[in-house]
Amino acid sequence: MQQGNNCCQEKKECCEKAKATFEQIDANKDGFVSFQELITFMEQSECKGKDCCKEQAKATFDKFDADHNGLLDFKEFCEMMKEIHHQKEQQCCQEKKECCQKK
Ligand SMILES: [Ca+2]
Ligand SMILES: [Ca+2]
Repeated sequence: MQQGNNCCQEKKECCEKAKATFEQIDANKDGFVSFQELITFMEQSECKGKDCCKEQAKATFDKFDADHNGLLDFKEFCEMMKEIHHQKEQQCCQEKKECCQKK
């Protein structure tokens, strides 16, 4: 494995997590995540056979496929991970806020 990849070096921690996930999703190990690989991974984890989840995944995939080659390279994948984590954090904050307001 080559070290010193310049992709998101400033966010090393995020990058390391993303790399592990990336390698997990990249089933044929060609260094790119195809939409099919992403869907296969999502079906195994979060959304088992949910159609709405597939649509959402497609929209997300298209959004982050910056060069529109139908594949996510690691840099594109990192951006996607960042956004997903950001959304989850916001959701969590929102829930906490609502919870506090009830008291
Ligand atoms: Ca692949
Ligand atoms: Ca791409």
